[in-house]
Amino acid sequence: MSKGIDMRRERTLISEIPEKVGSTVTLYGWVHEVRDTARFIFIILRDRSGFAQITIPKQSMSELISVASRLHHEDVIMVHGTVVKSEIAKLGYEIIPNSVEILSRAIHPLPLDVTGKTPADLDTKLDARYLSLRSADNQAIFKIQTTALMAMREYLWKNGYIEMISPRIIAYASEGGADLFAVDYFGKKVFLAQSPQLYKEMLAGAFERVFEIGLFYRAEKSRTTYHLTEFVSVDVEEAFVNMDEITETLENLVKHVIEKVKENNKKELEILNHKLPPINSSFKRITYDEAVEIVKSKGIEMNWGEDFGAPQMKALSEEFTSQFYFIIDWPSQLRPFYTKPDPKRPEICKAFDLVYEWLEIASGSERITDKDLFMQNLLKRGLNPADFEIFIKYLSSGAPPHAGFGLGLSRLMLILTGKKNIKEVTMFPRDVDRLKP
Ligand code: AMO
Repeated sequence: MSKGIDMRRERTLISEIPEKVGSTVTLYGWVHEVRDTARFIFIILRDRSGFAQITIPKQSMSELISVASRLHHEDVIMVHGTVVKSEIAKLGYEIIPNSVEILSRAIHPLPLDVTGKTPADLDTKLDARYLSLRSADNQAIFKIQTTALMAMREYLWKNGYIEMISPRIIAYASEGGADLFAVDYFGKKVFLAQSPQLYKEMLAGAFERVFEIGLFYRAEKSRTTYHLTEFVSVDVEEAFVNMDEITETLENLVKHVIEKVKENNKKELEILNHKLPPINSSFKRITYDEAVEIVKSKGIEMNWGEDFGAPQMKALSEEFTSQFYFIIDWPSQLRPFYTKPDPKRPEICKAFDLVYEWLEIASGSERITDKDLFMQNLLKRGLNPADFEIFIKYLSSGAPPHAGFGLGLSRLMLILTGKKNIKEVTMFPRDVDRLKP
């Protein structure tokens, strides 16, 4: 590789080519395709901004022909050449090079065809993630994810939420005993955090409005298209709001994300051939009781107090095609120990799920701030109050009324991209079977 070149300064991005007709440019990127015809060698060059056609007439200098004829898919090259407008080239422009330099070779056979012309199954794509992430689909997916993350932060920052970072190594369960990964910590058994739950609640008592976007861990054995063992949760907690108000925040947050993706990612949505769901009306709110009735009306069995399984969620989805909706007022027994029961009807609690068709995207609730009620709830669930000593102290140190939610980023990504499996929208997914790469 040429030493001493300021690559970033010298470089023209492929997306800038239309402004450079007649000029000499330096392009860097990957060989996406090579076509050797009787009169020309065509290289399709790919960089992060798109594709360009490099056209090399066969009567060019022998050195150029010799380099071009040795190129393979995914070789990294530097092209120095002139931009020409072209009626014939599919991309509208072509580069007539003076030189092509190979910066890094791709040794064939590669485990995957980045162009997607030779299809591969999901496991092959995930095994060769360093290659599959170069595909047009994946480039589009993760550009959309960046917009989504930016939009969430933008919305929350603008509305006065403080960004928090809570520990991942914790001494006790944050969501109750199930699904915990234990870790050896200098000979002591500790756990990977399942959520920032009790931390965000304590911080609502300091900053009023907080949020965190981070990885959390669940020892979920479920092999589904929407469970991971390591997942990004978008957590929000807010003081002095009730369930209705926090669901409003969640609804506005999701709508803001969709608007921003619509605005910034037209090209990516086109690549994915995906249409975002309409968001011009309010998300419906149905109570758990009403949801059970809908499920039963579709001929699916369900008793009051049971959670919605796959068949029940599918039944609900028939009622809510291409729609987000909230299920509110859940049976207390189905929700975590920190959830506030309805004082008028304590078998019901002020909790909600945000669902898209059949998929739970987020869940949250009003929280218990009464110390005695919190202790009772722990005992009812077989949890040891001694493990929650500091949180209990918080509850008797001026803990404000508060509510919040956790949203699964990759689950939202399924809706933003139209992909069907959560592993497709996660750069390096972890599930029961997958720990690599
Ligand atoms: P919950 O356990 O419902 O609530 O999780 C919140 C959201 O996180 C996502 N999620 C997952 N995504 C992928 N793989 C998983 N294994 C997984 N588990 C959860 C889902 C889910 O809706 N502390 C509460 C939130 C709160 O009350 O503030 C909590 O963690 O999208």
